[in-house]
Amino acid sequence: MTTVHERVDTFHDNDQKPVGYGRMLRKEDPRFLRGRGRYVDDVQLPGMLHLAILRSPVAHARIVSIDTSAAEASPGVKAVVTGAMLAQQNLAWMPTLSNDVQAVLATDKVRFQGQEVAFVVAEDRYAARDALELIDVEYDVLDPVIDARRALESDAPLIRDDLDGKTNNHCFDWETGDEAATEAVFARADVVVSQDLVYPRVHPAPMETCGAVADYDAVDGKLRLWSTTQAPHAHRTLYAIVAGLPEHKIQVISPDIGGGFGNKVPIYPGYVCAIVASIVTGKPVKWMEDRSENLISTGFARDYIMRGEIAATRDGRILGIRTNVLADHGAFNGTAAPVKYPAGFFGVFTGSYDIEAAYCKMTAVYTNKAPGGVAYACSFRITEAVYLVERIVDCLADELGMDPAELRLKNFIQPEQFPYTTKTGWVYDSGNYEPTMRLAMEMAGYDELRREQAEKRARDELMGIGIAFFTEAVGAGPRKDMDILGLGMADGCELRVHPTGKAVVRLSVQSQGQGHETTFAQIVAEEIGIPPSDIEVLHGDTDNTPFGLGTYGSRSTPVSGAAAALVARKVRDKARIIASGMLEVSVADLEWEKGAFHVAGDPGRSVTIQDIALRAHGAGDLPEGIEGGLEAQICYNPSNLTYPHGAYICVVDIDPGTAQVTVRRFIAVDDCGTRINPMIIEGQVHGGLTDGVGMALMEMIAFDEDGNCLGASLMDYLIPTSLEVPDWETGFTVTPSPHHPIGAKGVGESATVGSPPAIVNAVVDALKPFGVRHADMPLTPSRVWDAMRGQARPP
Ligand code: MCN
Ligand code: CUM
Repeated sequence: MTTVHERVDTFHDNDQKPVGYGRMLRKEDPRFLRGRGRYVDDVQLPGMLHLAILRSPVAHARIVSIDTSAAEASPGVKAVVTGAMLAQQNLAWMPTLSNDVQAVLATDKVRFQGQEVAFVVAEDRYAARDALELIDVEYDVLDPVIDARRALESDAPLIRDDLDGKTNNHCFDWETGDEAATEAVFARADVVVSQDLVYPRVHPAPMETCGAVADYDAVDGKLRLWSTTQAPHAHRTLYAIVAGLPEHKIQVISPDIGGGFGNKVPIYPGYVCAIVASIVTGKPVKWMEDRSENLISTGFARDYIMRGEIAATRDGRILGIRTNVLADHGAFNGTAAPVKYPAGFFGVFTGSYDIEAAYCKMTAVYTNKAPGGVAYACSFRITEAVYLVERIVDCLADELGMDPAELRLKNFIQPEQFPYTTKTGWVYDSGNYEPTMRLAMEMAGYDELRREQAEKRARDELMGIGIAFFTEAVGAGPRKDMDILGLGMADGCELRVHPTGKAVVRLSVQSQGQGHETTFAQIVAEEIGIPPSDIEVLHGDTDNTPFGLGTYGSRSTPVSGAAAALVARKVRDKARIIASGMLEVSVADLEWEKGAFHVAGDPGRSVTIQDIALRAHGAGDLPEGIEGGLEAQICYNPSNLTYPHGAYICVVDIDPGTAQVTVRRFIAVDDCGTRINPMIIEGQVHGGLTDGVGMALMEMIAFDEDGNCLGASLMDYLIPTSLEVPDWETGFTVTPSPHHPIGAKGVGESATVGSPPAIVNAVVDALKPFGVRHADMPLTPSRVWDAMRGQARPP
């Protein structure tokens, strides 16, 4: 029934079998497990100075004066720099990746608590931090706007008075779908359900915080920047534009960066400060933020206030979905999304269902909170979209008195409808939803779980079963309609096979823990038969890799993975010609078997890829017109995104005395097309499911009414540990992408996207005896307690 299949020639010990895909231990792990990862904070350069940033203690204030004299006189201090000083060099503001501007150091006003106000460069970290306390800033405190709902009120304080002619806190409007058609299906629907939902502000909180080491060499005029970036080439181009330097005079190196989760996509003021500091002092300068700085000032995620509406027939045919969103972008629009998609890919809120009409209207506003908005494994806001649709489908099931699995099964897009154009214009490349759903139900023992629940309900025990089914759009994207700040979203790849038959592949994407050093070697191995252990993967260094847009939106496999497969095929094509010369037969008479060409009908006459590599570089003639060497380079422009899908089922128990939610079981069936390394996929899924438990039950960056960030440490911003998560039960189906050279779809964010609605649906299901239809995340004991008592608190 299901399309489950997995290659059996998997290998566990990195042996020399010339195969590509399969379970393979990660090549990067020996260094991580031995504590030998090389993170940005491990970079030590001779004479290196340290930079610390003074941040605003208040959310909104005019800067009256800054006195740096005491800090300058503090021992070990080399420089103290303020926004006014940067302004003299025209460096006080920088462009964001969303066509807004953001203050590097505040000149006029501070606009969120934690905003960068000044920096100190000193001989060591301690001297720099101590001197911060000696900087005397006089603030004229202004009323802040903390709640997005307040932002557009006519008497709300104006945050962005730096923008010409700006008179309110409006950031942008965006709409998608067909308003009139949607109105019409709603008008004739038997049932309309509407629900307000808040996806709270959360933070990706990677293991390593953000930081940089800048080293400007005044002699050769070259800037070297080690930085925590998921997109080294895109960052380099932005620095080139801001600094007026050619790209080749800037080398951005992103070593092991200790997790990114979207936190390391934006360009932070700290990076620019480190660069300025190195130019000013003539020395290498390191800036590393601490955990609180990371939580209060760097890219947050979500912060969407949504109204979801769903229209259906009485027998459960979904007709239309409509949503109205208020998006909180903080003080600067510092999110990253393809230019044409200011709300990211939220447009996929129609989910996995074949419906007649859909419409979304969104208003984004500025508030006195940290900038961000696209982070935390969101696939460009698909987290919010999937949460919206999967929650309101459950609300509809509740209204109709229908089983939520049955309702979903009844409305799925059918396999023969692919490629399927959604009512908001997305072309889903492939999908086969029912087998995925059925497999999840089978693994869960769905009917048995429902029976158990009924028995427990009879005993007043609180057990809930939650389902989420998602379709993601990942792999941005076709350059005809996707770019970031004018840079098309294609990716380069270069492959060199050395005379000894070992190879090096250079990528434009950047691993933050996803295992690219392993999986990209596997992709190349599958195509040219050199064992993965003989293929070195290089990334994260702009001087040594081809241009491309980097890793986010789970685009590495869909875009760069395609590039790796195609560049390997290009090398193989050349190898074939060389082989024809070596075997003295025509190219057409050669057959490829992984790792070797042999003469058709005469398998005994063959040459291996290693033999060919030696010939390509060695003595002796090559076929007419063939240059020496065995290497190739390409730039891959995807024709579409890839659309992975998945079915998740969560089982929770709630303690009626404490309202504590326990995730007892979680079944995740993912379909990411062709699977390169199932073990790495499982790792990605486990991580994302853990994120989901965090967001659904624990995590929130909250503020008080003055704009003080209440989640500024990991004591207050709770992230899950092994104690809060169950043993994950994973399964898979395989529906290859028809346009991707190896049929692979992205998977890195799937579980973070799909799990929160499954968990919330489970909690709400458990609370049904209390008449609860919805409760907002995070479902902490106090919120669940309130929901049980029918007093939903304002989020
Ligand atoms: N993979 C595979 N077969 C597939 C699809 C993927 O074997 N069909 C493998 C890939 O080869 C890769 C990994 O799974 O090794 C993830 O691939 P992909 O889905 O292409 O995602 P990216 O590599 O582009 O990673 C980005 C994604 C994002 S956007 C966030 S956010 C996130 C995530 O990855 N951040 C992470 N997972 C993370 N995992 C770790 N450890 N650290 C992060 O910061
Ligand atoms: Cu939206 S987080 Mo990931 O795309 O880097």
